[in-house]
Amino acid sequence: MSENFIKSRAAVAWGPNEPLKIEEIDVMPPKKGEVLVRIVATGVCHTDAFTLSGEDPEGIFPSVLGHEGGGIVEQVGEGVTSVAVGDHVIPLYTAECGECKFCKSGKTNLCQAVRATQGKGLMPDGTTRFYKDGQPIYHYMGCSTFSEYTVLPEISLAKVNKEAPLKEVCLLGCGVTTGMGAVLNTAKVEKGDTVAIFGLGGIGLSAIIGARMAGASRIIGIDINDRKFDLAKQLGATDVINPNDFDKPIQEVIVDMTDGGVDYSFECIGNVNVMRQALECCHKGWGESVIIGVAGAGQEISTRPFQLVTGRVWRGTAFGGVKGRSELPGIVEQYLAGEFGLQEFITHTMSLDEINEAFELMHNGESIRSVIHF
Ligand code: NAD
Ligand code: AHE
Ligand code: ZN
Repeated sequence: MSENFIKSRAAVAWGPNEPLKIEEIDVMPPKKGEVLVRIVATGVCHTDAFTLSGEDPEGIFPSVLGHEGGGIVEQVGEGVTSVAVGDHVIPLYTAECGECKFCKSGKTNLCQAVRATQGKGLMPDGTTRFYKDGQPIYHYMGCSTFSEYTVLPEISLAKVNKEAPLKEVCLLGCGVTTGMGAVLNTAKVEKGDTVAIFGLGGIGLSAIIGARMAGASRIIGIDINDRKFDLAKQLGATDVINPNDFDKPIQEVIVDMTDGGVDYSFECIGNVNVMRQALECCHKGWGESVIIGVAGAGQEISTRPFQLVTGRVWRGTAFGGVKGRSELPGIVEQYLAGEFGLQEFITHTMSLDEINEAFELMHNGESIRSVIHF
């Protein structure tokens, strides 16, 4: 291997459902348009667990997972101008090139400039920067934050205020931005609206924050784990309900509670049956349901088309509709200004060596976010 390789401790996913293995890997220096980032902290999102489970059609092994990080620019490749060594950055799984049809449309945050290679676990030139004893290791969601050092395209980095603690704002790399953005950008909830949020993990709780910021009059949190309810109420939920406490479908319960249904609902679980419940608890004529959760390979949603004929709307969102490079730095400023909190999401902190515990805590419903400190 080249002498220029950087040694990096990383949690490698060698195969579906196998515990991550801490390895010393070789990281190639950044090529043209690329940046080497030293990750300071990373959250563990349910999507990491989803891909590790083998349910992700784009899951590739061996790979370095992780996509909710914060780090510091260590080296820049040829031609990189928008970030410099020492800058604090948040890796973006949704890049922003500013030039593609998607970026120019003004209708979506789903920049496609690097999406095809990203989905194959590769850098835009079709190769990887990670090796273990000469064996290629794949990238993940263009981020691979479960490594001390990672390489990203320049267009996949948001430069943020150095005052912001990376051990907290790493959560803006996915979960908190996604939930808040789904409410504020995608649904555009307004003052006085009623909202139902299914699933009170990192995403659902962030959606509660978004609904509170929007001035929603009623914020109904739904989860099958009662332990999520205290924090949900603290963050602004007006009602918290457990579907297992009722002997009728939860959508009927919500329709009864809200004089015909909510104005907006959000599915933050990845369960296609709950996606149906979320649609069907919306008000006839105008209620909108936003799918945030990621469902496994081969799964499909269904409802009676009459639900849509009679005015309900079904839509989805990725990264809360947020354009990472142009909008995420402003969200970091909002955090610094005290407009919302992040510390309450961090139920556990741990070292990279303990990362498998983060997955266990998530599966056992004990954590909101575990943050790995490098
Ligand atoms: P999480 O595991 O922290 O939270 C999920 C919550 O759902 C838990 O509190 C769990 O108890 C609850 N739940 C499970 N089954 C339920 C049911 N049948 N009814 C009600 N509640 C139920 O997960 P998270 O990190 O918050 O992620 C949530 C989902 O959002 C995942 O599918 C993740 O992949 C997805 N996600 C999507 C995006 C996006 O951009 N669209 C971004 C991040 C995460
Ligand atoms: N790879 C999966 C889909 C996974 C997915 O939907 N990812 C979300 C982000 S989840 C973050 O925790 C997303 O942004 N999707 C848009 C995109 O371009 O990937 C599959 O089904 O193939
Ligand atoms: Zn995520």
